[in-house]
Amino acid sequence: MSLLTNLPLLLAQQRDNSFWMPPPASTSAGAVDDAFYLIYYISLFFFLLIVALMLVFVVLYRRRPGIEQKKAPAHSTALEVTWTIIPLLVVIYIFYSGFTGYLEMRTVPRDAYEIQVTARQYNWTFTYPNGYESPNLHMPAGEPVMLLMKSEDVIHSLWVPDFRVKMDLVPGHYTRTWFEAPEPGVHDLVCTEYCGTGHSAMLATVVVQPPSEFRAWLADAAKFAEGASPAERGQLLFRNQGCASCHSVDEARSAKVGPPLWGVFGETHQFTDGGSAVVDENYLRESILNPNAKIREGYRAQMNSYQGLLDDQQVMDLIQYIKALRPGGMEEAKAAAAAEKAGAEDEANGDADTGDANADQTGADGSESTQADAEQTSNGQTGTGGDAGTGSSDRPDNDASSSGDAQPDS
Ligand code: HEC
Ligand SMILES: [Cu+2]
Repeated sequence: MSLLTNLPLLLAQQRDNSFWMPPPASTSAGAVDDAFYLIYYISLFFFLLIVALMLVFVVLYRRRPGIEQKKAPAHSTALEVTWTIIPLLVVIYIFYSGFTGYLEMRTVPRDAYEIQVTARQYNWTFTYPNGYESPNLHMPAGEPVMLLMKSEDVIHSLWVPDFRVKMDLVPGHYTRTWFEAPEPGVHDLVCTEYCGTGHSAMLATVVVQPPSEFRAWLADAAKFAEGASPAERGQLLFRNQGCASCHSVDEARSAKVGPPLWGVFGETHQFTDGGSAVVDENYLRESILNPNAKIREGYRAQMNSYQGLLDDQQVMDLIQYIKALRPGGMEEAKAAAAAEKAGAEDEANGDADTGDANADQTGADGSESTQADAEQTSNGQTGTGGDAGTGSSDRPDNDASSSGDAQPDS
């Protein structure tokens, strides 16, 4: 496709301000766009003026026989004052417009809703005030949200193009940024600081929800983690800790930076030093806490140790999840947890909630809640990677799996 055939399309985009940048979706985006377009149009004006005058002069004052060359004037105070004062006023205005917008972006409103962000090679974790963690950023519409951010390894940078927000995450140091999205919607969040081989897969989705829907999602998501089986908790951890950006868990064993983990339990693996081992709980534990002790043949030592980042229970949950990566494995884990939950609830308050638990048990509750659906569709994903093995989906699963999917498999 050539520029010419695309021109009408490009012009149409320019009309709604989405030619140079995506449509603005935060309260501070306007100031950024204003400063950008101010500079853009000033540059365009002078570019056209200079090129036009140049062409005119080239023709008008070209060398011709019989016309004597006149000396150029050496000095003109009026001219020099003009071409100093006018540009000075222009750049002062550019500074003013950029600086006021910048001040607003750097001044976090007092009542901002605080969400913690952790970046690591190659994924994001968003931690909400109630302790729930998710790989995608959910936030209420029409409320200022502050991100308190840290990195676990190298410098990353959080960028939400639609919000015109960009801020580095630096190891050993907290940074913060804030924004407010007036309307519900879905936006891309990317890492914009080259941080390693998986950098381009370091993606997340910003889901802006009506405030009541957001709070319901958060309460539900946090509840899910309580009643889950170890394998289910492991599944959440697997996404939230970024394992999914390097390891596939689908039955097709698709290739990523690290080895696929579907069906590995019980296999015998060869290592680069010539040794081999059967994949059992101890091998998995070592692989997570001391990954460089044994390097799988055909792979490189690209995994960082999770020593100190995961507690014992979390390592165990991850091991249980990897063990469950076999046909029917996750269904069994879910059924066990659901039965447990139903039993506990029966004891506590009759059978008020068993319907819910049964729905879990059947493993056919792909549409257990409308928000889960909304999220799945809003991400444009159908939980293939993460959920292929589970055959069932809950709200936090969807969140987790869609982030896993958001990262290209190849
Ligand atoms: C930056 C990419 C990356 C991340 C993130 C990552 N891994 Fe790995 N992992 C690898 C690579 C590469 C290997 C193969 C080299 C080796 O054996 O150390 C590997 C090996 C493994 C193995 C051994 C696999 C086998 O086939 O023998 C297990 C198990 C494992 N990782 C689990 C995890 C878990 C669980 C997490 C999250 C807590 C995780 N990994 C995070 C890249 C990664
Ligand atoms: Cu990064």
